[in-house]
Amino acid sequence: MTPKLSLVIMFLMSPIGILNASSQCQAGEHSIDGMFLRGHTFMTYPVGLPEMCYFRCEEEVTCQSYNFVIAQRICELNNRTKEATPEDFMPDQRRYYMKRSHNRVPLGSIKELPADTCGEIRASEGEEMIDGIHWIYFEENGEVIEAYCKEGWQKINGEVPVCFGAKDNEYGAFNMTKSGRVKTMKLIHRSGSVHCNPTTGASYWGCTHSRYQGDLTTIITDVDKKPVLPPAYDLKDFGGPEEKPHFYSLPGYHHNSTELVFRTLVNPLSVSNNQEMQIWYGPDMVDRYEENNSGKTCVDVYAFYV
Ligand SMILES: *[C@@H]1O[C@H](CO)[C@@H](O)[C@H](O)[C@H]1NC(C)=O
Ligand SMILES: *[C@@H]1O[C@H](CO)[C@@H](O)[C@H](O)[C@H]1NC(C)=O
Ligand SMILES: *[C@@H]1O[C@H](CO)[C@@H](O)[C@H](O)[C@H]1NC(C)=O
Ligand SMILES: *[C@@H]1O[C@H](CO)[C@@H](O)[C@H](O)[C@H]1NC(C)=O
Ligand SMILES: [Ca+2]
Ligand SMILES: [Ca+2]
Repeated sequence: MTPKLSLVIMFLMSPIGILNASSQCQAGEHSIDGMFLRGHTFMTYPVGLPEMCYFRCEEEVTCQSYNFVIAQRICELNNRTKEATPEDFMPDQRRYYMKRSHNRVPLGSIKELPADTCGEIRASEGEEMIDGIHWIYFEENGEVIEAYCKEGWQKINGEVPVCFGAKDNEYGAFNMTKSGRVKTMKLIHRSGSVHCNPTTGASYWGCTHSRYQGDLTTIITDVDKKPVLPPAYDLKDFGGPEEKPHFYSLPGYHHNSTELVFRTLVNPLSVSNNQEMQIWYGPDMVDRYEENNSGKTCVDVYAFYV
């Protein structure tokens, strides 16, 4: 068949072909009757045929899915999928829901379609999410920034790692780069280690002295040195009037774990953009047993926003 002829045939066939396909099943997507996505409609259109919604959605780069209001024949174009915001996927017998099946841009991949958090991108795109720079809101519906996302985690420091020493209040400082609520954080080891005593071995995250029994002493605090991760109620001390809580057990993690993922907070931590946070070595934080400590651990900091 000559190229010219095949083009003519495609032109003749395509409207019917696509209309049929979109009303039944398009590339694995199908409509979900009696359901709709609430609160993410950025455009509504009255249409003649329900299939026209498919084309309206295709015309908008930010269209991720649509609701169709059956009796009134109205398309509601959404800038999210039900995977991104499952809590907004609601029953409604008057509508049906359809995910965009063709040319859908991944959430957060273009400036016109920023995500709320890296976690929302992960929810929307699942295993297909690519680690790297994504567009997200810096504050709720405010300015848009580029952030490095790794799965649902947002990297907080830039190229330069955050380093903390083991004595003389040599905490590592970093500033949050997005305001919002943080469920937990993680530290990924980049270099260095700390000693709590000249005779005991090195550790990335704690003191290898037998007294600590494998517990860890790396603590994220706010700017007032108040422990945040782990929270103060998870910290232990040795008992006695001079003692202060400064170590903890974290099941699954040990002195030289390549990353330290803190437990999810029961009450997420509200942070403002540019708020300073600190990483402390426990004994240095409470000014106990620190004179003969040495070394420094350098890390990348990641936060998981709600
Ligand atoms: C997405 O839609 C909501 C309304 O449902 C709107 O407030 C928001 O600005 C839209 N976002 C984008 C990036 O278009
Ligand atoms: C954090 O932000 C404050 C105020 O903008 C700034 O003075 C400080 O140097 C920043 N700290 C870090 C570690 O970037
Ligand atoms: C942790 O790693 C450091 C440096 O790589 C090493 O010297 C130390 O023995 C290790 N400590 C433990 C408890 O495995
Ligand atoms: C290190 O200092 C602590 C007190 O802070 C002391 O109990 C310990 O004996 C010292 N270790 C060595 C090897 O000097
Ligand atoms: Ca100190
Ligand atoms: Ca010591």
